[in-house]
Amino acid sequence: MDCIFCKIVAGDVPADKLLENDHVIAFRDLNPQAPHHVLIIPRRHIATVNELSPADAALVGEMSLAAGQVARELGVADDGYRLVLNCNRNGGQTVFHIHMHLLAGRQLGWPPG
Ligand code: DGP
Repeated sequence: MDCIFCKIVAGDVPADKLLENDHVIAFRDLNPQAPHHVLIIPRRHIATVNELSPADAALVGEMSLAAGQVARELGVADDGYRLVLNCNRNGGQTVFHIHMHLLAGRQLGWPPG
């Protein structure tokens, strides 16, 4: 399968990793939109949020827990941050392996563009 994030999981494409466990990997986004821009992905390939099933509930929880851990380790937990999951065209999804964006380090605007 030609998935860039599966290649990062496999170690075939390098990434600036901040966290790794049995379920998820967190690494810095190649095209950062904030001083800290980290992607949290499951090791297992799931194309979009639409493909999540009830059996994946714990995995989504692992992604959120990993995001919180990364935020604490980056020292941005208290100031705050944003977690984003883009889905399909209108959501702006460009990589079809689900990923949670963690954006931090500046005041973020709302609503998002
Ligand atoms: P999205 O638009 O939600 O699908 O976000 C995909 C993000 O993935 C985008 O911010 C850029 C990032 N990205 C794409 N390819 C790579 C890569 O090879 N390495 C890293 N670190 N990030 C990537």
